[in-house]
Amino acid sequence: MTTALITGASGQTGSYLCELLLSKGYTVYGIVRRNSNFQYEAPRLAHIKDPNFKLIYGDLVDNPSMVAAIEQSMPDEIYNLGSQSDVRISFDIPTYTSLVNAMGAINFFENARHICPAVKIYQASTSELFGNSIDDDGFQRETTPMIPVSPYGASKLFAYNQAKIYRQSYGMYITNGILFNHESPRRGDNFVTNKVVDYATRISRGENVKLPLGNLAAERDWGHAKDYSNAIYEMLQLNSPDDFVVATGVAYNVEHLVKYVFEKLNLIWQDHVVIDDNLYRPLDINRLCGDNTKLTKAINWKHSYTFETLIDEMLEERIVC
Ligand code: F7E
Repeated sequence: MTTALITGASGQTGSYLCELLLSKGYTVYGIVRRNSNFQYEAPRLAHIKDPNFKLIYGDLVDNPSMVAAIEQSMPDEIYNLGSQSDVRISFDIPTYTSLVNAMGAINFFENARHICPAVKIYQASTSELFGNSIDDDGFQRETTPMIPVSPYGASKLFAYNQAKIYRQSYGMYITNGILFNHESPRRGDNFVTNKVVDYATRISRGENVKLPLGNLAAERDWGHAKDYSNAIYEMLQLNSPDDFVVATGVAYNVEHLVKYVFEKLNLIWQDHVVIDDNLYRPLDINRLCGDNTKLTKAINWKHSYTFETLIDEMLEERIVC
């Protein structure tokens, strides 16, 4: 029986990954952070009743708890998905963001090197590594220069580089998945897709609120977190570690997203949106659109959701609620 240890298990992608690995017969240890309100600790995992699923309290900034989690689980595979993942908030809490995303990752690699050096590690890297670098054809790929423009992106670039260094120096199996934006009904309301869906459905029910937004011109390549958790799993089944972009190759701007959601609910978006300067970032990325050619040559992976079916599912979930 294969054993996996997952940081960030209670997050959007972590929760899909837990379900996937359990369905494949894995024993899964998920690390969750303590929350003063118990019901907020792991709501995305509450439905999982599998006896092979075990939760461990821990925190990436509390290294003894990470060592204990590795020693308790002795995993075959580690998925490091835990992070302070909000790009805008990373400008408010850059030190904490770096402690979790950068120091947390290197602690994990170092712990694994000493305790279970043969383990396969997946490091959650991100399209934020690229910043505003873009190839002439309008895409980012593994070879595109990485010049982040946020504390979040910089902290993730540190971890990305350390993953490569540990791979090259010690022969450890560490794969970087460079994931572009991935969404689902489980996405936090702080991210723009679910924020727009949340406000629009409330407005369609007659609630008297305005949707405050920042930069409507930013273009993002939005995929489904369930598709991306399949890619994460498949990447780690390869014989040797590598770095892979995971993306759909189709990008829209935030205005297109807003228009799509409001039109689905027979609403005119301009009547309900207000621009709030506070929601602009000190620096933002203009366009993220990934070329997944390297990935699709290496593994048998295709994204099953389009932008439209992704947003439709998110809307459906809110309307049912
Ligand atoms: O912003 C613009 C905002 O916060 C998307 C994380 O998972 O993906 C995510 O990062 C765009 C940005 O995601 C609002 O300025 C406008 O240009 O949904 P987001 P993100 O920053 O792209 C990457 C790949 C990660 O790795 C991250 O962890 O939308 N935008 N108005 C807004 N964004 C938000 N959140 N809220 C607004 O009101």
